[in-house]
Amino acid sequence: PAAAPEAPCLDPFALARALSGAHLIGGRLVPARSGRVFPVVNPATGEAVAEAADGDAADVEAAVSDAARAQKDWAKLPARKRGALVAQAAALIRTHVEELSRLVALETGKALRTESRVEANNVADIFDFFAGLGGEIKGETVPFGPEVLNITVREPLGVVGAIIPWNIPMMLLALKVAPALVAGNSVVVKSAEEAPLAVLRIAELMNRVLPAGVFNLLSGQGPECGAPLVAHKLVKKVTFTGSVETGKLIYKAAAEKLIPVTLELGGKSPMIVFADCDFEKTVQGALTSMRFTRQGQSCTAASRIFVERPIFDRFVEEMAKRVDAMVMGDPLDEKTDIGTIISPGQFEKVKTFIEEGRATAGATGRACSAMPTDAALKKGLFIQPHIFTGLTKESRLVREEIFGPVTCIFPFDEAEAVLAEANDTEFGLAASVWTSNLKIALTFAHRIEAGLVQVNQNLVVQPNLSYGGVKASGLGKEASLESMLEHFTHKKTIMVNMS
Ligand code: TXE
Repeated sequence: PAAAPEAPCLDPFALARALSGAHLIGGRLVPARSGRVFPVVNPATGEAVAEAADGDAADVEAAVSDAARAQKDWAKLPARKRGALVAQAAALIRTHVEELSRLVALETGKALRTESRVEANNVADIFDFFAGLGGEIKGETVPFGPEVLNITVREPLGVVGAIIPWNIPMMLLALKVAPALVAGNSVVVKSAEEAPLAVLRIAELMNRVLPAGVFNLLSGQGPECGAPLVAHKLVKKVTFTGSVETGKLIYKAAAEKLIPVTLELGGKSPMIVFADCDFEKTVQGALTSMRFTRQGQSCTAASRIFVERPIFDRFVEEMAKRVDAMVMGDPLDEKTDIGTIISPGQFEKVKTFIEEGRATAGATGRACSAMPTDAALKKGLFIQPHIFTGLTKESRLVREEIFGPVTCIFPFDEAEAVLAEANDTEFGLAASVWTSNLKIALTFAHRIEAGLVQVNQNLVVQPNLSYGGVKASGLGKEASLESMLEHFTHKKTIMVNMS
């Protein structure tokens, strides 16, 4: 692989080429042991912009054994010193925010202005938050009697394997790597096939500051590179964000080794809108939560919206009007609001859902926003956002995670019935309630089955607040001090008899 540029590089095409063909193992950019690569494709044009190293078990072996060696000295550093190094790496990331924004926009098709820059701006903040928690990795003294001293200490787990998806790759990397490192673990990340570049740049930047081997990153396919990482005997913990199906495979593989896992999986998040809501704020909340700007590729997207009947028609109209006004186009263009779908596979999946919805008797699927007309984008993976009404709860569009720009809106008349409908899903990631009635808000907050319920707002990312789903949406939490302690350390009990 070519050497990565020292200074920030604002030409994402040049940066993509410079980062081509590399893993980051033992502090260095190295090619796959097999020499194999796979193309990284710009989803807005269908053109290959770089190659990524195609990792397999041999690369996993190299990365994990380096990580295991490096972890021993890393764990001996005082936690606050580890935090200080992570903070130094965060400062370096901060000076590269604009280049990272452009690079992630190029590889994922997420619009630069509305999505990619927002993500890039959060990354250093997440590292900084955990960097400051070094001093909080501590235990307790537990009384027994005057002659016994019971104490607990928090110890790192060893090598952590982290497997990330493509929708917000940099942020999901930060939420896993930052707490793992500060807690004294070393990390091997397997990036998503579709988005290996921006996270590789982050790994390269961080490795300028961190000791070699502490933070390694591999690119490759799930079964060939991700599975051997999970199965490796020196990997003592796996943290994963992705699909329910892959989450189950990882859970089973981890069970074979009896190691802990954290799983952040899909969602089918309800948004419940009462007639007494602040209408303007609520419509805006639905748009932001649906992440049409990211083509709906968000696990917390408000993909089922229930609106109290008196404001139902007005709500649907207003949403459609506002999505119509959004500009779909080249993700790197500052004028663009909505980018592309990530890959041909996801594109087909979303199209199938839309066609199924359109063919459903009694349902209306309103296509909003105009397709881009630029000839250079004719092979781009653009899909018009769709707002469906009239679907029944048996529809696959209502039950399954689409992960595309599709939302289903339903009218409701009665609070108890809508609560039951909101909970009638295998998922339990996020939910929101929009009302000015405190009693309703709190009742729903208590009774909705989800890891996160918000009242009169949509997702605000806060690294100091636990985040994670219940039911099929996952296992364990990310973000927050408590998640760092619970998921990246174990508590050792020491009992000293002084008699
Ligand atoms: O997910 P996968 P995909 C959902 C969303 C989407 C669907 C499929 O509904 O349509 O999942 O997306 C790695 N062992 N979400 O195919 O396969 C893979 O290489 C170890 C929701 O992208 O789960 C990638 O790095 N690893 C989600 C990561 O798992 C394996 C975000 C995710 O890929 C593996 C993304 C294996 N056997 C998709 N197989 C969210 N919660 O936000 C694959 N991988």
